[in-house]
This record gives sequence, structure tokens and C-alpha cells, in this order.
Amino acid sequence: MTKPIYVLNGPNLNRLGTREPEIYGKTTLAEVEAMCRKAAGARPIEFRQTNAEHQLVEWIHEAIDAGSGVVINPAGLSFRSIPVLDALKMFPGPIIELHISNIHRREEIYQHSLMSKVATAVIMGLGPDGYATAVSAMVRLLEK
Ligand code: DHK
Repeated sequence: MTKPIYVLNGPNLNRLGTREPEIYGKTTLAEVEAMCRKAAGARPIEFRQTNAEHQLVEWIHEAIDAGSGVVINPAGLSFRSIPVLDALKMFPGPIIELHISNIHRREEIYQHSLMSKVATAVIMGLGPDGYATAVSAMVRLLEK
């Protein structure tokens, strides 16, 4: 049984499509999920979104035991969540941190992600298409 790639999304990403479209685009989260499943090919994925820090931590714990790789957009939690960082430190497989926008071109508060210290790779600035890029890259990482 192939362990799934966990694609995890943090706060406010449930509002994709109407949330600051000039920054995040008009693609909905459901459309992003479909893009991820297409990019994953035969590999199963668990695609989830939460506005709650504790839920994201618990899903990372689930991935530690049941997942092959983690693609995560922690959204606003990227910049201050030690609990999410600590959970990711326990994940044994590859982690790809994803941001729709290029956080380094954003306001100062968005420019330093805590998660990048534990990420295998970081993809940002590609818009919603970045998710498919991240999942495709994860598939290749897992095949090595
Ligand atoms: C998403 C968010 O919700 C913001 O809090 C981050 C990130 C940027 C993104 O670009 O996907 O600052």
C-alpha cells in the first residue's frame, strides 16, 4: 500500500478564489485539490485545510505515521507557529513548503518563514500552479 502524500493548508486558504485575488489568484481550493490529484498521478494524496493550528499539528502527526511526503502551505502560521515547526521536525520524509505568493516580495511580517529551516525545498511565487509543481516535485523526490 503506497503511503499518501499529505498536502496540508493553513488558515484562510479555504477562501482561495475570492481572498485577495490580486495576490492569491481566483483559483479555488477545490480546483487546487484537483490540480494536486492530477499531478500526483497514481500516488494517493491526503488534501486538507484548516484554520486551526492544533488541527494542522495533528495532521502532521498523522503524516509522521502514515504519510510518504508532506507538501504544506502553513499560510499565516508560517511565521510564528513553533508547534507546527516542532511537528514538522518529527516528519521523517521530504517536506516541501509552499507559498502561492513570493513572501519575500511581501510586507515584512510575511518575509521570514520558520518552516523553511526544516523544509527539503520551498516553492513560492508561482500562484496556485505552485501546488501542482510541488506535488510533481514530491513524486520525483519519493521515487529517488
Ligand atoms: C498564504 C497566506 O495565507 C499568507 O498568510 C502568507 C501564503 C502567504 C501564500 O502565499 O500562500 O503570508
